[in-house]
Amino acid sequence: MLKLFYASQTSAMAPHILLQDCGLDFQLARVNLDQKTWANGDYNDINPKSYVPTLQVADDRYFSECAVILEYISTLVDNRYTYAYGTNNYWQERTWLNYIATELHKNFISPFRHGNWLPNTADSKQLVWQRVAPRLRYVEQHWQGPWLMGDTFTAADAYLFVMTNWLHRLDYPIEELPRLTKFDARMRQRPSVAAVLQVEGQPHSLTDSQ
Ligand SMILES: N[C@@H](CCC(=O)N[C@@H](CS)C(=O)NCC(=O)O)C(=O)O
Repeated sequence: MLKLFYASQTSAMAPHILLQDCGLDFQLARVNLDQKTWANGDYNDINPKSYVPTLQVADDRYFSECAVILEYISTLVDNRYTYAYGTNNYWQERTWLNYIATELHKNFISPFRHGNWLPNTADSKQLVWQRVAPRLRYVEQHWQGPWLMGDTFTAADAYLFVMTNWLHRLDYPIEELPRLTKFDARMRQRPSVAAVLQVEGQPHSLTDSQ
């Protein structure tokens, strides 16, 4: 059975949403990102990159990198969250997934933190906002609606919701981005997303543990 290694309200929430949304059987394994442990011991034995998400797909087969995991999950359900390989929409979605991973996700991570974490001081929050705000404005300007790519809910929406959720967690002015604000609200109404937020519970701490 598929097993998703996750920490609450991190990027692992995106594959968690797709797994919940598509109705496949899966298990969750919660990771302590401070200690790099999980219920059975050292998390680095699962993923030597030391971060989540990791998706275990067989006894000895693990996938990492959020965008890749999202695409993989979609292939298990007739590409429900992606488009036929090679089509214009396929490449457009690949472009969005790469943009979210490299321009948004990584820019939310403060260079001043121990490990790989969201910012937690006024200075680092300001710096991160300077980086992510123009990149989020790009998304806002190229929004098709009601979802990022138009009428179809895709893997890119699940990944983008991680970012809009972080805007709330970091008290950033999401209202400056009206389309993303509506998107965030629409996502929270989707039953799979509501279920995931409830199961994951409180986000992992923004406080340094050392
Ligand atoms: N390149 C990875 C980055 C994953 C990542 O940054 N995960 C964060 C949570 S959002 C994490 O686990 N950080 C803990 C650490 O790196 O120590 C991906 O795209 O999946």
